[in-house]
Order: sequence, then C-alpha cells, then structure tokens
Amino acid sequence: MTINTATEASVGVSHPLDQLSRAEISRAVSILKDGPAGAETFRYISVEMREPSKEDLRNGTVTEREADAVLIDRADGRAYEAIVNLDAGLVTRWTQLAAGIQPPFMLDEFAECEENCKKDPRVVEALNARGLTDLDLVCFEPWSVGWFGEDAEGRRLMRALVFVRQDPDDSPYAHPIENLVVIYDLSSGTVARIEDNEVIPIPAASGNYLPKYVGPARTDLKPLSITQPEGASFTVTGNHVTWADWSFRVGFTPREGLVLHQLRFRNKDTERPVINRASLAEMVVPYGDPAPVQAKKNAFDSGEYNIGNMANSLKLGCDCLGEIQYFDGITTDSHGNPMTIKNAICMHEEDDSILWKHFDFREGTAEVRRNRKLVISFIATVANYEYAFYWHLFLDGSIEFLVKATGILSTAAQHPDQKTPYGQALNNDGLYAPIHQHLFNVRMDFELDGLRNSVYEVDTEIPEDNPTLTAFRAVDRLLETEQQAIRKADVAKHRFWKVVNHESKNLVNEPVAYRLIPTNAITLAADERSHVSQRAQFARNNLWVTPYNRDERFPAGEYPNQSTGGDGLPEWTKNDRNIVDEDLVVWYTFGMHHVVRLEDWPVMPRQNIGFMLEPHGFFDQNPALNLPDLTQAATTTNESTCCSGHEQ
Ligand code: ABN
Ligand code: CU
Repeated sequence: MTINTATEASVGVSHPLDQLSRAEISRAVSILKDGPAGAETFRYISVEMREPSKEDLRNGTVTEREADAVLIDRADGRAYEAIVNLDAGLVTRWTQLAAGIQPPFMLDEFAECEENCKKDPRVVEALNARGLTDLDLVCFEPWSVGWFGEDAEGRRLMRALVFVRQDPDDSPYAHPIENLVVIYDLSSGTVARIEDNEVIPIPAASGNYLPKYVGPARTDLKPLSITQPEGASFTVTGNHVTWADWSFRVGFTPREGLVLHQLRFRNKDTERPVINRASLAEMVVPYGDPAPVQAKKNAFDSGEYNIGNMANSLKLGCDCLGEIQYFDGITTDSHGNPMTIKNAICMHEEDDSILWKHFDFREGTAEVRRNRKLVISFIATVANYEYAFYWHLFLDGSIEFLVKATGILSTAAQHPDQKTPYGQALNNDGLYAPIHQHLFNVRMDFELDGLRNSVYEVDTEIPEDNPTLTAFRAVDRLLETEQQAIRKADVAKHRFWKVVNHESKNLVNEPVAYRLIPTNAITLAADERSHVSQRAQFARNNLWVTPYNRDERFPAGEYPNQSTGGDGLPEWTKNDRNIVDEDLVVWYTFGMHHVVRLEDWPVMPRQNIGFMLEPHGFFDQNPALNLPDLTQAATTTNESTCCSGHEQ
C-alpha cells in the first residue's frame, strides 16, 4: 500500500491555481504588517490564493501571484479586505468593510470564548445555581448569534450554548443546560450578557459511544482488504490529477475546503471541459423548535465558521481505505501564522459494482463491466456534527457530490414528564433533539465544451392529444434569465435541469448536455418571513443560475455572519441578467430534513445526501464500452464465468 501526500515541498508553486504555500502566506502577512495592518490589534481571518482571472488562466497570461486576505482590527471591530501582490511585495487593495460586517470566526475565537465564559462571575453564579461547581466539566459551544432584528452595535458576538460532562471523556451533548446562554463579545473579549431563564433539570443519562462505555467490539467481521497490487490508476503532478478520462486540479480554501478546478473529460482524444470550478459554497442548519434557546439556532457552518478551517487530518484505514493520495490544506491562525492541516483531502479509487451488463439469453453469454469511482473528499467537524464531503467521478462521465452527515445531534432538555412536538425524546431523562434541516449549496461554474452554456428545465408532461392515454414526453424549457431560473424540484413532473452548449452538437445534432438530477431537493421549512429565511434565501429554492462574475462567490453573500439578509443570490438575481449562451454558474440547494430518530443517538449513523450530474447527450454513446472484461482475472481458480445469472 502506498500513501502519498502532496506536500509543499513536492508541489512547489507550479500552477497559478495552487493554494498559497506556507512561505507565501508568511510573505503576504509580513507585507500587510509592514503596510496598513501594522497595528498589533489586527487579526487574520483568512489569507488565501487570489484566483487569477479566468481569461488569464485560459490564455496562459497569469503573471503574478496574489493573496486575498480578510482582517479584523480588534481596536474598533472593523473588518478589511486586502489584495497582496506577492511578486511586487505590495498591498494593491485595502478596503475597509462597512461597519457591522462580521467575517467568519477564527478558530482561536472558539477557545477564547470558552475560556472567558468560565471566568465571568455571572456565568459562574448561574452554573452554581444549577449545582455545577467543577468548571472543567462545563463546555461552552460558541454558535453564531445570527440576526433576529436587534442592533448588534457593531459588536462581534458569539452565542455560547452550555453543556456539562460527568467525566472528562463523557459526551457533553447528553447533558445540555437548557435556558442558559452566554452572549460573548469578541470585540471586547468579555461576556456581553447571559440569558438565564427557567431552570430545567439537566438530563443525567449518559450518551457515550466510546469503547470503554459500549463494551467490547464485535468479532464476527472478517478482514476486508482493499488491495491494488499495481498501485492506483491516477497520476498526480502537483495538484493536477488525471484518472481514466478525467483530469482536474485539487484546490483548498479556508471557506470552502475542497475545490475542484478545471474538471475535464477526455473523449476521442479531446480534453473536453465540463466544470471550471466546483465547491460547497454555503450551508445553513435551521432548527424548527420555538423553545427560546433552540429558536435561535441556525448555523451557516460554511460562511460563518469557514468550514475548510475545520477540516480533519484524515487517517488511513479509518477515514479512507486503499491506495491513498492525500493533499494538505494550508490556512492561517488569527495572527497570520501559516497552519497546515495535514492530509486534509483524501483521494482514492473505489470499486462501484457494475457499470453495464447484458446477458444474451439466446447465446447464454454475458458481458459485464465493473464501474469504479475516483473519490476526492474532506471531512469537517463543526462542533457537534461531522460532514464528510465527497466528489465522485465515474468512468462513464457521471459526477456525484455526496455529503455524509454524522457526528452528534445538537440536543436540548425538557422536563422529563414532557414531550415537545418539536423534537424527538432521546431518553426518559428530558433529553431531546429538535427537528432541523441541513441545507447545502454547491456552486458549479460550468464550462461544458466551452464558455457559452445555457440551462433548460425538463419536465415530463402528458400531452393534451393523448388518445391512447399512455403518452408522456419530456419537454425542454429554456431558462432565459436569472429570475426564470430560480426553481424548485418537482417530483410529480420528474423534473431535472440540463446544462447545454448550443454551439457543440452531438451525433444527432442536439446540443451537448449534462443533467442535474435534483435528489435530496429540500428547501427551507421555516416561514419565509423568518429572519433565517431572509438570510438564507438561497435555500428557499433548489436551482439558481447566474452569469459568471468573479465577485459572486457565496450564495448568502460574502459575509453571512450576523448578516441581516438579502445578500448573495437574491441581490445579484434582481438584475435578471441574461443566462442564454453565457458563461454560467449553476447553484444547487439540497439537503437533509432531519426529523430525528432514536437511532441517531448517541452518535449518528451517516446519512447520505447528494446529487448527480450525468452526461445527457454529451457523448455520442456509452463512453465506457472500452472497459476491460475482468472475467478472467476474477476466475483464475475456477471454471465459472460471468455468463449467467442462474446457478446450474
Ligand atoms: N454546528 C454549529 C456550530 C459550529 C461551530 C461552532 C459551534 C456550533
Ligand atoms: Cu441533523
């Protein structure tokens, strides 16, 4: 088994889309420190590679290496954006953001919040009043405050929920201290106020999942080894990957985590562009329980916390199996020191059962070809939950984006003799988990056979003229402007969307296309007048399409933390721009409507959520006819072949 890590040393700055190296981050920070960010009060939210313009990338005319930085001055709470030219050693743009804009949290702000909450006499008193004196066992979980109509007066706030452990390795989520919330002010480094309402007994029953609590592991599962004696089938050069007919570049940003760049499929000796850039662009997790503490839980896990910063260092044999290629993620701490998340991204191949088969029952022979997928993934821990994000590339040109949601439910407490209709009781001690949703938005900068693409909605309809009563047909409707392209899935119409290139035709003279199959197509369940619904408008619809604009990156806006709503997609699409034969970005919202079940406790079996992109007349026929017949390889020791589905 080989494990490779594309480290800074092996990668170097070989391509303009490579993430900044540690040295480049340090250089950007020292240029900023020597320039406008000289004061000791500046903190670094992010320092990342500024992507060159698409035009320069296309024309091979990228001449400079630039960094994008977001900073905050703790002296007055104001945030700044900077562009640093690393070659010239200059800050070429320095912009003070509007008062009230709160960039995402930095990792050390979590630790600071917990540490200072414990020191606040009001907090200590509230804990003592609940019989809690050992502060080492108390956990403060720093949620974003969101926005509920109040004026934050420019303060950078966190809303810490409180949990307690019974032992140092006991799961705190079994013991929520309901109705105690600490509002922490990161601008002043002090507790702003506490919300201390009706005391509800702290559920005592444990929710532990460690082996020492659950007992010995079962022993009946025999080893299942993944071996590739000749190694993996991909080739990695720096951050560039080729595998079967696919090629792409691996990117990583603090905000998005894994990014796929320049995804192409080789067909008849031509490298055909499919997607120029694809990433998880936003997430929101709104809770449906109106109880005072729960009603304010709605985390934008990506935009408020920078989900890339929360990527795990992945472990062979646990997170990923087989012949693995790792890529590191390079980010910064709040003082601008480079921080490497070792093995943040994992890439490997997986067998994927059959891709195609036909048994010729007249001849008694079968042809079967196995599928495999290339898996490129990262896993982020956002306090209680884990999200594992996977891009799957298949041999037939299909693409899947899959999220495995696991980790621990965000819990609440009720009086043990009550059962709220807004959640699922998890035990008879008052512990429950409120109903909630996990909504994801993936941004896909399509480039199907070139820059100029269009999108159709395809519904299956029964024609009016239907004498046999058996007729139904797929009807394409061109989405011409941004407003027309704000769409919801419709199962009754078997709806899907199709990205096409009118200038590139297939065998039957139709525009080549990829279709987006809207699985897990949920939308926000909260009333559309709610603050969360206003702030997460991207999640009120499944599809949005915009003409490409390099500044339009995140569907709830650049800075969703403490945002008041309306930014991002709703703002841009007001212009109702033309989206026919343009360079297009497709935004898809999907997710998990989480009606909690007992089996989700104490740690949630993974829930799979995702969607597929499938070639739809992109190729002239099945592009995987050339796969090897593995029958011989699989049957070296017996006579059987893959010829029949029947035992004789
Ligand atoms: N799951 C919401 C969250 C994320 C980060 C920190 C606290 C809470
Ligand atoms: Cu959930």
